[in-house]
Amino acid sequence: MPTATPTPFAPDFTWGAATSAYQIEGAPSADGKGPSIWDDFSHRPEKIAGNDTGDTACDHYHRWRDDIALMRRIGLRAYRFSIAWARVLPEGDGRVNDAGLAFYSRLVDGLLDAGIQPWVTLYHWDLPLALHRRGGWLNHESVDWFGRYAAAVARALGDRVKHWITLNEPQCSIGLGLDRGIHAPGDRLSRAGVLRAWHHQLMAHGLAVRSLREHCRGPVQVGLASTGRERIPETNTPADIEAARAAYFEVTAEKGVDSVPLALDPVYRGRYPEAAHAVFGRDMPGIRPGDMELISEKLDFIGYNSYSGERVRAGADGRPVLVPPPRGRARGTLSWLNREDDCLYWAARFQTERYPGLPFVITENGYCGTDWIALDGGVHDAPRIDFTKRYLRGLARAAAEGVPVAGYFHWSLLDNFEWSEGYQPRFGLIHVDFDAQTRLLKDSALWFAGIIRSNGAALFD
Ligand code: GBH
Repeated sequence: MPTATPTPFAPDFTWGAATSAYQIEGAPSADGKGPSIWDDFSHRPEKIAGNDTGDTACDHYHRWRDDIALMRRIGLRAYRFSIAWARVLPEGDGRVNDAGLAFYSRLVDGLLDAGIQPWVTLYHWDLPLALHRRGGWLNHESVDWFGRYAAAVARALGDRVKHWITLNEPQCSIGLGLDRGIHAPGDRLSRAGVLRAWHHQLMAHGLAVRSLREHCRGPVQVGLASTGRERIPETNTPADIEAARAAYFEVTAEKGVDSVPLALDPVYRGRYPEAAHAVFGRDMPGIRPGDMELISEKLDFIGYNSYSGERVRAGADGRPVLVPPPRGRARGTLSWLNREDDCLYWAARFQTERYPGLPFVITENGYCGTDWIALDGGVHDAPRIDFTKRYLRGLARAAAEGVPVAGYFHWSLLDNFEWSEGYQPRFGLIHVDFDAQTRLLKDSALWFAGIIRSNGAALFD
């Protein structure tokens, strides 16, 4: 039933859900796929909770038709998924594997038949292992590898896919994978090495933007999905807002590549923040002529994954002071996920203020629980509903104030392989039994269906 409650969201607002290849597909060597760094890493002992691997995950590679049927039941307007680079190019570069591309082509057709817009992410952390052996992101050639991969995908899907995301969270693939070593490939590089890999990944992004525009048919919307921890002003006073803004955009040695403007300034402004040079000094990457033009290739939207935040107030000298969360605050099943209701509001506002002129899309947001199937046969994930309602109300507030918010993708469509945490943390709108490979819509999926149907008005019922 259409509701009379007004909604601040534009009529063409994009409501979707997101996944990534390694987290759901399984079938690690089907149809000529090559190994990725995640196939390798997850099989090393003690790297993943419970020694879980993505070998089967949600078996989405074989069950994608069923999964599209479930998306229809939720009424998704869009579905964000990623392509496994090593399905397309088993060695990462060179020989194209048509059978791998054919899988994504069928998926895209299936989505379009269901009236669901495909939003394709090119890189969600699963670098082909062959490229890692050639130095991975440390190798300057990685820029061209990624550009050629983007071109191959664009030639195959670019007649039908209009929405593209180059990289998912360079902060994580570089920070967790190459700096802290807790994600694949498990390296702990020097600071200079980390920043060199970072620079290459940003250039790879820029080259992919050019490849997509060149090889897709007709106009496309291209963006990058970065992430950060939100900073929420403790009160609405100008001093607290300024303190939160300063804390959000600060560059520190401790934050390293998680420093928010380290990704955003180069991409949207064409230069590294001054503070990065001051903080990292001689560890900053060498910048050659043309690098920054490539990195700041014009985008069509700001993509952003938001989960967690901290409150900030202005100290006596005006400088930011972190306010600890209330004792006992629920954090889902992952300790980093600190719920702050206004995360999406402040992320949208701070970013569109600093990088004006582009629509803002939440490319991921969600909550992890230990959701189980209750005796009555349902999955009653009330905390996820409450969490998402709070966050979406923040996004609605931004929209009502004129911030150009254009879309929201829930993470995730399905319970899936949560990287080094394995299968315990469940982020899905859909419950997955990983042994029987059965799916069940959680209460949150049915609730989200109502949000989509009402274009967000039901947030205020
Ligand atoms: C996203 O990252 C990913 O894009 C997605 O694949 C993932 O499944 C989803 O979120 C849920 O995690 O090791 O304690 O220092 C979200 C951002 C960045 C949050 C890394 C956790 C590590 C915290 N994540 N961060 S910790």
